[in-house]
Amino acid sequence: MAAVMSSAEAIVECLCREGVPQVFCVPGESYLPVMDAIRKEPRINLVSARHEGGAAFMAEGYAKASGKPGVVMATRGVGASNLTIGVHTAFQDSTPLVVLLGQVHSSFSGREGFQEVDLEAFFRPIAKWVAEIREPPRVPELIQRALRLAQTGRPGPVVLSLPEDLLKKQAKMTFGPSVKKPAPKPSLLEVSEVRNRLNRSSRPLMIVGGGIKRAGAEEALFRFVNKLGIPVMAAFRRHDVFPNDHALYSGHLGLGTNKKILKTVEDADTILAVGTRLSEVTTQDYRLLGSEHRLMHVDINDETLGKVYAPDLGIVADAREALQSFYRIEVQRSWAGWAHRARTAFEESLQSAGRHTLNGQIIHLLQKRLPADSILTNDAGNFAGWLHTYYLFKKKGTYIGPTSGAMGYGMPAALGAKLAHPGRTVVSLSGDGGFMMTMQEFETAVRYKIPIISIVFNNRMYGTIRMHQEIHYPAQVIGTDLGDVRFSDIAQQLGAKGHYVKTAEQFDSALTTALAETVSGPVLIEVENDQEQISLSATINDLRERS
Ligand SMILES: Cc1ncc(C[n+]2csc(CCOP(=O)(O)OP(=O)(O)O)c2C)c(N)n1
Ligand SMILES: [Mg+2]
Repeated sequence: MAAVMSSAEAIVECLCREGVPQVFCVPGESYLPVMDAIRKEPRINLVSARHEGGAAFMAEGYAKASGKPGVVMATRGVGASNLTIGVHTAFQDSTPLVVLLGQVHSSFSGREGFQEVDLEAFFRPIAKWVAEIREPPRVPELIQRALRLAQTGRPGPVVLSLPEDLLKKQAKMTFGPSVKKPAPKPSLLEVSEVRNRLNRSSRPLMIVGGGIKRAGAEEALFRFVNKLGIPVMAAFRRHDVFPNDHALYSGHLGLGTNKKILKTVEDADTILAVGTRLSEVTTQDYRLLGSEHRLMHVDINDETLGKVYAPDLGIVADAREALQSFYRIEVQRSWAGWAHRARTAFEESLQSAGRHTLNGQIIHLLQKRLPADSILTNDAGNFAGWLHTYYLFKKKGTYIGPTSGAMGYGMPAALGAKLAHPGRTVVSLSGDGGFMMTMQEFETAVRYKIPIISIVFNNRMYGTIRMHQEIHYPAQVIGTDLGDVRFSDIAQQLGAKGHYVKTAEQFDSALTTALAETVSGPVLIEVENDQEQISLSATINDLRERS
């Protein structure tokens, strides 16, 4: 189809054709025509945030929750530099994100004009693709290419620089078809190679990651492991790839993972890794797998294979196609005893002492009170250890977290998730340090009436770093104390509901109230945390005594 329109209108048309109904931004004078084209387009909803970092996290969280690309807009060097944390997170987390940036007038470019940054050079190391659009008729081609690249292969962030003078110019625009993601299948030979290796294995284990979620491969995974009886572990912050209450689920590979779970990996002889880049955290500083493991690695991106561990068998395939092909495999073995051992180790990890601390009880209450399809998001920080260890994610698409470890992520990502799934309960968990990095977006939630529940664990410190400080420099505290902030009062000041709790009983009643209140807007529950309980397994005193 071809039509005469402005570059800005063509950009918006591309988003509509791709079925993207949601855009996040902080406005800027450099891209006013795009804002105006969105105003005239009923199919697109715009959320204007308080900080570009928050806007980018919202778009990234929206993309993770919806399966569609997240779109975020910002202005020139200032907006672009503010939103880089979201681009970096989308890169590490393999999330499709399209970043549209206003750029200086093309006749000023290269003079270090007002807020000018060479956006292509600036984003190249953390984006999958960066381009500047210079010719109006090429707008559909380049925007559609950006939408394609963000979603295909290993998904990731793409950045487009839009010179101010481009946007108002009219041209005859020709649009291509919307994106159909290629989903390569393993060959028959590769499937038989997988079968042969499984037949030779006494203790196989699957490690599965975000590729499962992106490919919508949860059911295919479920059917495959149920047929063969292979235990499954989730890669870092990909908890919801497989039901955690299932007898074959054997744990999550993250920060501070219980040693019993790690022992299962050590004892495995064959690893079938699907849709995971076997990251530093998942592999416990690249030490988890060794020459005693035979690795079969399936990923949609050939560059992922061998990036960390050279696989014995590397297969480039879409996770769902691969698991559907593997389902046809017949094996002559049963691994019931091994799978039972793996599950028992995981169940024992659930009984560790942290369960009885205040935050352990809070996770238990979330498990009990939240509807099963609720979406939980989290920030980086030690408070998250309790969620990662004790919460059982039983349904697909119920967890969103930053594998990049970005603080400030949880609450804005929850806003994106809630916009993607207005009918579901969405809860963010943050520490006081991380929450305050993007706290201003709570006002965005109030302004747009986005009813999430935000839980803030307040220990008045950058607890995680204080823990590392106590391990390496016992009792030598510097730069990790924070002020005493009453987050529940701030929430009220912003026009939201705010609760302040010190006990599990108070939390329970605040949560029950919050679940009823969230219909009209966001609710914040601030949990007073004892500084001494620095992590789920240690107190500050324990760490000092150990040193
Ligand atoms: C953007 C960003 N800056 C710094 C860090 C390093 N960092 C990791 S955890 C942490 C402290 C987190 O504090 P808080 O949110 O209060 O959670 P707590 O550890 O106290 O539970 C810091 C500074 C990070 N991960 N992300
Ligand atoms: Mg803290």
